[in-house]
Amino acid sequence: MSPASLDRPLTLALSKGRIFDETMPLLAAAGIQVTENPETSRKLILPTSSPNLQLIIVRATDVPTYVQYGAADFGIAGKDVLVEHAAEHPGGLYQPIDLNIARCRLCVAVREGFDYEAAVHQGSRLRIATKYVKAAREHFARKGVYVDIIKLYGSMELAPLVGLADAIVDLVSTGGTLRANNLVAVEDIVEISSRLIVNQASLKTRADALQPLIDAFAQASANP
Ligand code: PRT
Ligand code: MG
Repeated sequence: MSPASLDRPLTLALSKGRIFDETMPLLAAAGIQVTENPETSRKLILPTSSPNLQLIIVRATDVPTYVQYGAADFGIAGKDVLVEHAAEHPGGLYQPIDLNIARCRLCVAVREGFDYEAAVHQGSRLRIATKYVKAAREHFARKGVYVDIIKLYGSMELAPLVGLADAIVDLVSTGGTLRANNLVAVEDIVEISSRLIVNQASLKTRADALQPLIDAFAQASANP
């Protein structure tokens, strides 16, 4: 799948924001610096201090796609993104390490005062708004609760406030966004962190260049 060529640099796919920011110390531990800042630069391909490594900046949800098709040799993506990607594109991505960065948890949240336990026990259908359709569907299937899933692409917190849904499934880190919108987390579904993902063909054909970086990431994330 990977158009492996010996002279092109390895390509690492990252999203800007928290994943980029938390990846910089891991690259630094491997002796690699990035001088351009994706928040201010409009460049989507960023060089690094290593001639053997370049970064591409893509949307968080697109990282697995670039890696799966070999347009990037490796990438960093949240477990939330990887679960949803795998639902549509099974196989194809090697996940050697949990980098323990961009940590948060996937939760069910409702409006303050909404009696979630009663709503769940009644056996009536719940309306759930979320970007995480697969994770939400599996969570409620495990509980034996019937749900109608409404797919949203952002600002999930709004949905229970305006009557679009009874509950949301969303990521929570500090809890500040829920509090600001009078929502409360009523269930934790899973702990989330970001993983290194590697294109399987690159792993075979470019192991000489890739493996030292994978090892450096593993070491830096185990000893932050
Ligand atoms: O923001 P954009 O639409 O461009 O894309 P994205 O949301 O997919 O990317 P980004 O960079 O925001 O998130 C990338 C990855 O960071 C996610 O896939 C998660 O694995 C991880 N991560 C860690 C988070 C959070 N913490 C987080 N708090 N992703 C999103 N959030 C959001 C959450 O959805 C909610 O809206 O932040 C809000 C809650 O934060 P608190 O601190 O108020 O609880
Ligand atoms: Mg975001």
